[in-house]
Amino acid sequence: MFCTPADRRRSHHPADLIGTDRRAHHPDLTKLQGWKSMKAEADLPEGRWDEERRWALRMGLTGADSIEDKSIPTFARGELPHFAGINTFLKAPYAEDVTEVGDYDATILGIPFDGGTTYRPGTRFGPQGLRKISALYTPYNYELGVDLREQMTLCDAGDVFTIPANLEKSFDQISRAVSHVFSSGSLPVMIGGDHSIGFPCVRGIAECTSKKIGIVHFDRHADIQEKDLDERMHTTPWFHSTLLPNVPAKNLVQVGIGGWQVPREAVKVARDRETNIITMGDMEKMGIDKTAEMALEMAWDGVDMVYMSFDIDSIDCGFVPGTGWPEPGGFLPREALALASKVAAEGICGMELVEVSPPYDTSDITALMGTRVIVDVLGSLVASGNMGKHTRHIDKPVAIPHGEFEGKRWHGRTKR
Ligand SMILES: [Mn+2]
Repeated sequence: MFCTPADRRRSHHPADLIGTDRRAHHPDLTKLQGWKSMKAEADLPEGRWDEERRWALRMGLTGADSIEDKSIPTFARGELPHFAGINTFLKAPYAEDVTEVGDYDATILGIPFDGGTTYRPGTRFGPQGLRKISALYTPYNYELGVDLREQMTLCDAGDVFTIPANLEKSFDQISRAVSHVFSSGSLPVMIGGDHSIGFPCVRGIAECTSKKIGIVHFDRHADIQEKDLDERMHTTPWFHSTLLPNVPAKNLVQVGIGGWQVPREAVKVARDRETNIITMGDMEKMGIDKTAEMALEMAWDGVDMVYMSFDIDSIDCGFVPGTGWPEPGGFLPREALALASKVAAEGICGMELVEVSPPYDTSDITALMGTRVIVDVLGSLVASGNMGKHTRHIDKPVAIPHGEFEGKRWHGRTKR
């Protein structure tokens, strides 16, 4: 027997512990995050949630008389219900006019492109897949004590117009779109798409600044050879990114690399350019905190900002079947989420989430994992107070002209 029958009460509530000399095998409840988070929620604002519900009644009309909750509209608008509505990412406002993205702290930008794929295609449906399953999330995270709707602003700018059969034209379109979002001051959050988009995404940011950019790259694959199958495929983004004048290769940190899908020619380039590779085994030995600390030290060494590239296949393929090049032995989801959050906590100048291929997915599990990485990164930026840190480095903003048009699309009834 470890304790007397009187001690076998289940309560760990602090009020029940006062005046007892009971042996404590566990910390009292107040030491746990579970308790602290419950208390912390009371301090979060709720104004924007109230506002969204009033907006929903204005947009979607008041509900039927029989419905007791008078915040429920007739037409579904905003967050609820999670199974209904037109899905932007996290049901964020759709910035149909992309000149408005500068009004938001962060912008989701879909990049439906799988022309750089060398094995399984399908990532052109990645943005749609992520948006669809992102609808199940609320903007609140219990442990972080963060409510994205209350503490930041987010929009979804829809997708880049990519050209399915042409890598280089697509790259030009992608860089142009990313440079527009970055120049506006909004944090660009790209959802791919295969990993070939890494190069044009970084190029889009790099051309808007004279400052230097480091990269933290989560992947099982090194993705740093010059060409694959004679083109700049999804195995090549870091070769070309680190040739950009303000993206030093020594600030590229590649975390999770390993297994049987790392081409030797990529390893040669990584060695020549002195990039930094941390394997799964390294992470297991050092632990998550130390790994994140080391990655941050190397990525931030002498640069002004850091870009995050997250390949969903860095997570063990048992958790993410819907991806282009599945490889066993990757991160556990908890490890990946913790690492991405810790890297984001120092501030990022943009991120991409790539290689989610819905046609190979099961129960949306891979798309859900990708969504989770993005919301955890946003939550971490909010919690650390580093959302928007990148804006001070935009010293060469681009201005992309829009076409001329008066009036409204599909406006007015057809004459009969
Ligand atoms: Mn990969």
